[in-house]
Amino acid sequence: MKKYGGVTLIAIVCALAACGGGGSVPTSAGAGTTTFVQSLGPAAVLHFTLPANTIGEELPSEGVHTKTDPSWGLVGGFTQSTTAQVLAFPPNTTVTLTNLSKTYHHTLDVVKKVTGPPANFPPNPTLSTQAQGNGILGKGYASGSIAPGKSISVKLSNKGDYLIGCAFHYHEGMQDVIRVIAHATPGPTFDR
Ligand SMILES: [Cu+2]
Repeated sequence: MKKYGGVTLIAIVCALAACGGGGSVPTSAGAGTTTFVQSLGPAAVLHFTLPANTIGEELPSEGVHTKTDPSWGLVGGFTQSTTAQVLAFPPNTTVTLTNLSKTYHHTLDVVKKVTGPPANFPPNPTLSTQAQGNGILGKGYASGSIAPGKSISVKLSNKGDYLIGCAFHYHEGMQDVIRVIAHATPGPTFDR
């Protein structure tokens, strides 16, 4: 009697769950496990996870990629989660800006303040490689050169929408948008 306890339990569970038959239980459990393992594949490719209130930057080709935002259009090189996206933080957030690269120096420069989407990035803006703006994001702000793996802090004191770019790699796709707006949400990622 005891040795059939497990079988009886499966039968009861099946009855409650309206299973198609006792034989299907192990089969579907196996298939589920396989699917789960496979689903880890894309996640294993990611090489970083970012803490809250952090912007990571690197060349799109270094792994952060580009993204066509449904509102703003093509952005790249900057993320606050996993891959390139439009950035968004509430005003007065202090953000850590981290160079995710193992090789290249990067900057975050404000290209211009805008009134809304789409992002019409100017073809050849003048972007400073020297720090400007006293660590406060706004018109004319420039982070200065950030070495690979290093971070700086920037305060988002001035609300608005800003086009941003890297002074060294603007033409390699490091063009993005940061929204310093209450309740704004970062853009989507992942469907590259
Ligand atoms: Cu760069």
